[in-house]
Amino acid sequence: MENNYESTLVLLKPDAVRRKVCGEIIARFERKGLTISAMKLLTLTPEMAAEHYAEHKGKPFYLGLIEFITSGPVVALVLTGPNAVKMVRNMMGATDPANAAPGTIRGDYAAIMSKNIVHGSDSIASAEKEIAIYFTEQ
Ligand code: RTP
Ligand code: MG
Repeated sequence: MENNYESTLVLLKPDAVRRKVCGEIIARFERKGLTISAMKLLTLTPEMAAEHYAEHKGKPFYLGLIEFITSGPVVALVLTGPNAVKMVRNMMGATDPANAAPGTIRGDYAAIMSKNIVHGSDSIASAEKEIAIYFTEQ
């Protein structure tokens, strides 16, 4: 398709669900022009979490990360649009909310690294891998 139409995997992490801010975060993505291609609420199993964060296995923050991401339901979305991977990452802001610019999602909603409210795929290859963890072709 023209304009680099692509899909990316977004998670509204357990802190977003607990704080009841999923609606407003989704509204930002929609207002920007991204299309919701798939969406569901689910609680990750430890196996799904390990697959999702395989690249971080063995790092000092890994166990805490798995514990947090499985600590309650998340909203998983596939967002589609022009340059969606980059667009979502730009809207999310820096990984550490302390460094995330005001106006970004993490800049506006999060305060600490371990509870940074949102996940977005970091490349087209990661997006394809991650979408397959959460959704079937259908
Ligand atoms: P995410 O995968 O969750 O979208 O976040 P990201 O790409 O911005 O950051 P990534 O490097 O993939 O890290 C995944 C999550 O691990 C936690 N983290 N803690 N040094 C640390 O303590 C540290 N580094 C990363 C963060 O919660 C990050 O979202
Ligand atoms: Mg990442």
